[in-house]
Amino acid sequence: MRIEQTEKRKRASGRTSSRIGRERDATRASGEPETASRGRSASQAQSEPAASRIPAGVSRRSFVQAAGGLGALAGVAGLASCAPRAVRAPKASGAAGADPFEGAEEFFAACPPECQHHNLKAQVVDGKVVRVTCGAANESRPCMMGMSRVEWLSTDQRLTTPLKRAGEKGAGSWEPISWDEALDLVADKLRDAIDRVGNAGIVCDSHAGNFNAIAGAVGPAFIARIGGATTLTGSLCCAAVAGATIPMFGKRFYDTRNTIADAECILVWGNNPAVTMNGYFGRFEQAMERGAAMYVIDPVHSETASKATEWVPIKPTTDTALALGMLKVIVSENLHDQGFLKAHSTAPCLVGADGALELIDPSDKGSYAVIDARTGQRVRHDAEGVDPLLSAGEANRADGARTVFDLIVQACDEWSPAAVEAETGVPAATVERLARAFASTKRGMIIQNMGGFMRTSYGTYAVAAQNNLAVFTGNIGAAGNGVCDAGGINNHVKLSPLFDNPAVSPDLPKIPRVRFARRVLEDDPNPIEVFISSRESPMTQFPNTGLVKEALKKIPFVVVIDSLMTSTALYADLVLPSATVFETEDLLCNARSHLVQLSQKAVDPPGEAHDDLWIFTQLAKRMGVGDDFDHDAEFFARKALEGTGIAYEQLAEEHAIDAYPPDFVPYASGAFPTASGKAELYQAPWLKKGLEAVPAYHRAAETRGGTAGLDDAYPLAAVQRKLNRSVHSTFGILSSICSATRDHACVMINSQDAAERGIGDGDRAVVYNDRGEHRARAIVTDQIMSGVVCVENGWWEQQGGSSSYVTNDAVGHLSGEHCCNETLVNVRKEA
Ligand SMILES: Nc1nc2c(c(=O)[nH]1)N[C@H]1C(S)=C(S)[C@@H](COP(=O)(O)OP(=O)(O)OC[C@H]3O[C@@H](n4cnc5c(=O)[nH]c(N)nc54)[C@H](O)[C@@H]3O)O[C@H]1N2
Ligand SMILES: Nc1nc2c(c(=O)[nH]1)N[C@H]1C(S)=C(S)[C@@H](COP(=O)(O)OP(=O)(O)OC[C@H]3O[C@@H](n4cnc5c(=O)[nH]c(N)nc54)[C@H](O)[C@@H]3O)O[C@H]1N2
Ligand code: SF4
Ligand SMILES: [Mo]
Repeated sequence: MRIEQTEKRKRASGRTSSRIGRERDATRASGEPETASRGRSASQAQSEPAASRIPAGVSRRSFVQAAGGLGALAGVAGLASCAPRAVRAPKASGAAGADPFEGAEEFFAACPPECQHHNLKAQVVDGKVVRVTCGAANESRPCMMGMSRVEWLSTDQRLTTPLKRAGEKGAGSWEPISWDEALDLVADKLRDAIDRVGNAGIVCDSHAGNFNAIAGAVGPAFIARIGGATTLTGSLCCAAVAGATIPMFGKRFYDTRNTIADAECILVWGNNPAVTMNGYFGRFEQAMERGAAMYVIDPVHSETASKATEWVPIKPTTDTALALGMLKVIVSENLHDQGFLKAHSTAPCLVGADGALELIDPSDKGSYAVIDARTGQRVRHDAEGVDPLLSAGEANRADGARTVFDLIVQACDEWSPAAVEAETGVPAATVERLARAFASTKRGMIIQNMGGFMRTSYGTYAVAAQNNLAVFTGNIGAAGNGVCDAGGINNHVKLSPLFDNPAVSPDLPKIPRVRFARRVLEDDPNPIEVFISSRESPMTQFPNTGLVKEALKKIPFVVVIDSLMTSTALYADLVLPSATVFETEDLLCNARSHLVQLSQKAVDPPGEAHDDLWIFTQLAKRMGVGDDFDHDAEFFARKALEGTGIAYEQLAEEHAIDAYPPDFVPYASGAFPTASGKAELYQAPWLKKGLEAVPAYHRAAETRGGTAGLDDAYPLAAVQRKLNRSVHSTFGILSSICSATRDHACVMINSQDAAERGIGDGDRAVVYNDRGEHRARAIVTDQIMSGVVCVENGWWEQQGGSSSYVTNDAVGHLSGEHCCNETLVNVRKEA
């Protein structure tokens, strides 16, 4: 039988019984303002009025009708109610000015995909969420996606019962089955896989779909208890910054968010904070109002570029060459901060002939050698009163000694401004101007934000070269400067482990996530019999969708746990219906946000849907390992909060606490949490990968003039961008979002490239290469470099398919980087 989208779902009205909810209700102060803005910044980033999000030519009335249904109507009301005051919320009913939902029960929850984790408030009438608006402690209002959750909670598209595949994989024929049947089936398949292939025959994966603590812990806890599985390694997102910044600076996920407004020179490097950090983009605007210059280095004239001092278009994948060129200008003009480099980095440390840093005491890994300028002797870098030579060349030494500084300068040598221009497309004069602008201030900030340049095969070097720029100019460790990673409260508040997981065999295979499909198809290193996927959408987000589809078809038993029939669920053997925000209790304290939040359950999930805690608990019981699971969410939330200094009761009362130290500056005063206490600019482990220990530029393979040799067939470089209508694939299918924005993919193409192909603005186009095709409407514009097209992240199969149909599934060289922004394509007008 084929389940129609109009399938009647069992309503779960009036069944809410959240403990947290009841507590909240009892303690709720009356008349709490809708926006409890307790953030420390005065900035209000969400400046776009909700009304302006309605597409041109669509009246608000027809938009509301198109959105349809009470839930959607309330969604629109919610959209407007969090917009700036000037925009009046259309009323669901009643007299003008009266709030139709006044007195409704209120619940609070975090918006948990890999985004900014706004706190949301749901109002519940008769057991239904009728409106989602701004919750507690937000710096800015949530975006329309957060508020569209009112539709997500009530849409007929929700999965309400386990579904077993009834026809060919991908054909969309499903048989509803009971939870008992579904769970027995999964347990049988797991046992069978373990019997025949061993635990290596199982993959249980998730990625960035939900940053909540409990949802995130249960899958791994379950797998550990059944003896482990094959794991997928390497973030699709930020493998590059993990690979560069952790060894160089000792730690990552730091952000400079609290002092952005103090910056004087901001390099927004290959990312688009006006969209992807919209929650605090006001801080960038504040900096500019105070006179800061903001440069956006991006092949696309993005939303951020349109607000910047200058757009610096750059050929994709060439960022390291630009950074090295800037460094060359800085050093040759003596603009580098020698004092900072000597005191707070390994730049003066000596590199031995064997490629390792020289040690004064071989038994002490931190005893790096430097040459003391006064004595000419080798001493420890941290010896009392030492004045290290930055360059060994200064001493004209006959022993061929080289410092890290020397090697870095050498790696920049070929990157004269003219050479940079030839490789990157950034004019030589701009390279010089950027270098001088950044080096002439101590309030220079680089925004990385897990940007697009990282998702290329040498992305780690691009991050490392940018890190070097910050260290060389002394632009790190003080307010208004630094390198802005996506940040996270989990650097300051450490949750206690929710489960005490048993160790599993270290011999179980690890597969780079970007190669998952290929490795499955090649049975490398062994056949995968069972794949359980939750909190991710491989069919839209893993590279090379065509192969992912084949892999999902090949794996004998694919289980997808999600709340909607996602692009990935379409190719499952069994789909398990999960709960979503406001249907489950959870705790959030993670990357990307400064808030610690407790999420309340406001309503029951529709039909027989259950949260991940319940699902994995039932599976664990069936596999005979359920003992540690059988607790409610409150038990786990309390356990996680142990040792954080935050009491469960306080969080239940306040919902969200901004626990980020207000004056926190990453690596303050040049103290780095590395072995040496300094920025480690030399990474010997990179030599083992056959590459340089300091960032060097290598032309990416799948680029114009690269070794892939695809220029003739596929002369256009395709980059990806994230949209304000979806977080990856999340939200993108909801009708309120589709009507407020659009329901089809677009591709930005330069006018000249479009003209050569007979493509006009608004034409249907096909972006293609040997991997596959991605259909999108053309946006013909000069706001993108010629030779580059920009496709969009997150479109569903049901909407024409993901841009990942064409993306490169190569594994990055240093950190297993995802290479989606290193992709060559061509574009044709759709016949
Ligand atoms: N609304 C919304 N917000 C989000 C997300 C979302 O999906 N939607 N996702 C969240 C997540 S997980 C992440 S990682 C962040 C990402 O945040 P961003 O990094 O800001 O997002 P992207 O859109 O991936 O990339 C931004 C830019 O990188 C450029 N780019 C691509 N390749 C290159 C290159 O080689 N060099 C240079 N210089 N530029 C390049 C693209 O043209 C694009 O404009 O956003 C987070 N916030
Ligand atoms: N082509 C292309 N590919 C990309 C990128 C790109 O820019 N372009 N960006 C990359 C980046 S930066 C990232 S971070 C990744 C993100 O890729 P993914 O992590 O795969 O993110 P989503 O597409 O948002 O998928 C999240 C899914 O989790 C589900 N979900 C949410 N909450 C829960 C829950 O509590 N339980 C369960 N079971 N499911 C839940 C959502 O409904 C959704 O279907 O994509 C990467 N891939
Ligand atoms: S989708 Fe992102 S920006 Fe929008 S409300 Fe949720 S966390 Fe905030
Ligand atoms: Mo990401």
